[in-house]
Amino acid sequence: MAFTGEATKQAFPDVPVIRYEGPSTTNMLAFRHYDPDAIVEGRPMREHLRFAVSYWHTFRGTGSDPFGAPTMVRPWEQGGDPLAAAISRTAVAFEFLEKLGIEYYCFHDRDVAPEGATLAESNNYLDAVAAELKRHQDRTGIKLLWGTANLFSHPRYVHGAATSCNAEVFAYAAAQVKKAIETTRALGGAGYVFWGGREGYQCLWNTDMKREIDHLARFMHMAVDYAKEIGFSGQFYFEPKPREPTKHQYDYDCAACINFLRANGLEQYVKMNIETNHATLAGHEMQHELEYAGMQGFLGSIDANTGDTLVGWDTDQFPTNIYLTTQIMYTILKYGGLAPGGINFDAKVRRESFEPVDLFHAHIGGMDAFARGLKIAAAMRADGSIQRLLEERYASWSAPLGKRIESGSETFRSLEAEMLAKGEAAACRSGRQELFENLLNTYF
Ligand code: XLS
Ligand code: NI
Ligand code: NI
Repeated sequence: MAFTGEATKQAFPDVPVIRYEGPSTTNMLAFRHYDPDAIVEGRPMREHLRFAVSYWHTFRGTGSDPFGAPTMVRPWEQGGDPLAAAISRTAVAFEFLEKLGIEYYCFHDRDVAPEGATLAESNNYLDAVAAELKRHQDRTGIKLLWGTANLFSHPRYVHGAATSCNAEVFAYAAAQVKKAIETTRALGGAGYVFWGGREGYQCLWNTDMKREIDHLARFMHMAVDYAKEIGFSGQFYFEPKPREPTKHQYDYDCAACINFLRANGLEQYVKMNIETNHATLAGHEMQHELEYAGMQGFLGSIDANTGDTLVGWDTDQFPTNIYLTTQIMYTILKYGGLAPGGINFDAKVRRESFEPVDLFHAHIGGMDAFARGLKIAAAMRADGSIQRLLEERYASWSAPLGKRIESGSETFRSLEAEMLAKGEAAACRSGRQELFENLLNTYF
């Protein structure tokens, strides 16, 4: 992608367009592994990875935390009229996307446009900013991966949105999501995400859990119905997260979400948007969540980040661990890729990394880590040793008895007869975990 450089006054004047220079470059503002047009398993890297920038973290993150004030130095944020600031910020965002060669972005309604005094005013603000986003999209070819609505920051959502005890808050949230879907559609968005926000509880004594979960299902059906009505054909996603901000979120993990979707007749409309740090907060590895969703046809999109093993919090750090990105890309390749989903960096620079250039280092590192993970995963698949070992481990299921059980032609009675005759099952073989792990290391 060529930098079209509309802005006469650039937000990142000292940062060039980031290019692939290969593993031996000494330039830290270059890609060592992400080579967008390089072919892996028959497709260019850009099509496998479909990177997206999160508008909220990258363009709205301030660096504040529960103990301290904002730290981010953002020379383009000059205060003044919030709508004017939101409109001029779009040029900063697109300069950033273009310089990184990232082809997608994701937003919440209230990241891109300010909240007004009334719903109507908020809607007007969103329309004004969306027109500008559309103009930048048309100018650059950059696309919207998914949109969503912020149903958790405003005090009206103190008890949740779709699961609020206040029916008028449910109604307000419905109106907000209606508008967010319309805006996503107007921008040609490839998807729309539901993340629970405050859809959960702090205390079961004051919570009617059944009623709240039923309301969440009603809400999602209304969204699906409205999308059909206006011809929004993007993919809906549900993003699991076990806790934070609430003690227990209803979208706990992939298993809970998929159960919710199936129990409520939503399974054909909604897939998973799986976030690494949310998986670990749920006590799972990311690979587990991807595998769980993938094996049932619910793998949609991912929010790429990582947590810190010493902090039990959604720290949303940029992913740099190539074992992690290899696991992720191996599973994604196994299930045929993410499109129309992608890899959204739902990640923020550390509060101590407050200069604009840190935003580039963060994304370059994440993109290179995923590109490297993709290359390693593809090499593992081409070589096939791990797959062969795995198949060997299950060899008895390809033998006559295993086949008959899998095909449903055996019963408790017939199996009892078989084992009474044999007296004991065939001896088990070693699981060879260490061998698998050592083999994995040979690809790095
Ligand atoms: C918060 C979530 C959020 C969603 C979009 O933890 O990750 O950012 O991705 O609402
Ligand atoms: Ni997320
Ligand atoms: Ni998160």
